Amino acid sequence: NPVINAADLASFHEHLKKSTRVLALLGAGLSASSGLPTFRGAGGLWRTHDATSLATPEAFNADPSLVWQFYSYRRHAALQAQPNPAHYALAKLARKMPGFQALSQNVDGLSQRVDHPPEQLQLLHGTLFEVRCTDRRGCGYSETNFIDPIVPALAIPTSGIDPSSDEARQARTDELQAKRQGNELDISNINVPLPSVATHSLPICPKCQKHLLRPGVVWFGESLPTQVLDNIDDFVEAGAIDMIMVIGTSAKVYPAAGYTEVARERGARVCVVNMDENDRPAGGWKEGDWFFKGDAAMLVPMLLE
Ligand code: BJW
Repeated sequence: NPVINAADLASFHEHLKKSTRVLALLGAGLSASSGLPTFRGAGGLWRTHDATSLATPEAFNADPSLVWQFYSYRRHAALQAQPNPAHYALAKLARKMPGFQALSQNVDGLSQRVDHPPEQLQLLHGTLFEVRCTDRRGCGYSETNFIDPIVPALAIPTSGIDPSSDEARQARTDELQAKRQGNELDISNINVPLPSVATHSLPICPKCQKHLLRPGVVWFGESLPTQVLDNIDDFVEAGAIDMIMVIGTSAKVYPAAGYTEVARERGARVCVVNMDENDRPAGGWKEGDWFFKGDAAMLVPMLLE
């Protein structure tokens, strides 16, 4: 259950009421109660792999089949998931407050599905549903793609059990339960070995018909989209910022985590919503910050009501 101090809630509401320019830095914890796993901590394993170790260009170059299977699972899970009340509350705030910008590190597409105005949603780490050609020398192809699985060879491996059997029903119940507790992905299939998918069966660029496609996400060591960075710079330079809300992120990945300090320099007060009090904003706590401990899906609607 969330821990809410009534005085903190009142002072937060009072400050929000006076605010016209607000940022929200969003992380995987926002979508946790929609059943999508986080990167670090209990949810950060896909099968036996650390999720962050797969989110690199080196991992993709070394084993595109493994990395595509990871992303195929992520696309499938995100399409199955439903946005939660926090996604709706943030979209509602955006519609009400033109000076609100959400800086989302999430690639799951859940904010887009609740009609968060796109010009008030900066996708720092891209999206699972944009794919592009890996050719560095200028094919330049990219597309929006929601096809699940993106190619037949990337269908999620299943146990082959009859889906209407008691055994299958139990497996689905266990999987749901495990996801709610933030455990590993793909529980019911964890014992089903990953097939080896030949490179020529992975998604190939339809334009050059030569190079592989890759997920349109930002991996470690890659630059964030220039347009997104420019949009945020423009917002920051346009004037004082009343507040930054830091929601469901461990704030360990840069440059995203650095926006808390950027906002502070523009006068912003900081409000953190997180299950874990040890996940402090980058730069640490300061006088006047708020910390609300608990599930973002429950707390964010209360804060923004
Ligand atoms: C709940 C909850 C519930 C749970 N309710 N809360 C400066 C200093 C040091 C290093 C660097 C630096 N600048 C750049 C770097 C290098 C690197 C970096 O930051 N490394 C650090 C790890 C040290 N950054 C980069 O490489 C970036 N590129 C870049 O800077 O380019 C220029 C450059 C290049 C080379 C050198 C220098 C400069 C790119 C970063 C890309 C990150 N990509 C990923 C994968 C995206 C694709 C995919 O999804 O697969 O983005 S990694 C992963 O981490 C993903 C996430 O968006 C990101 C952040 O994770 P997030 O969202 O915070 O999740 P978790 O799991 O960490 O936390 C969840 C939180 O929720 C926890 O706090 C829970 O407690 C909480 N929670 N349930 C509320 N129900």
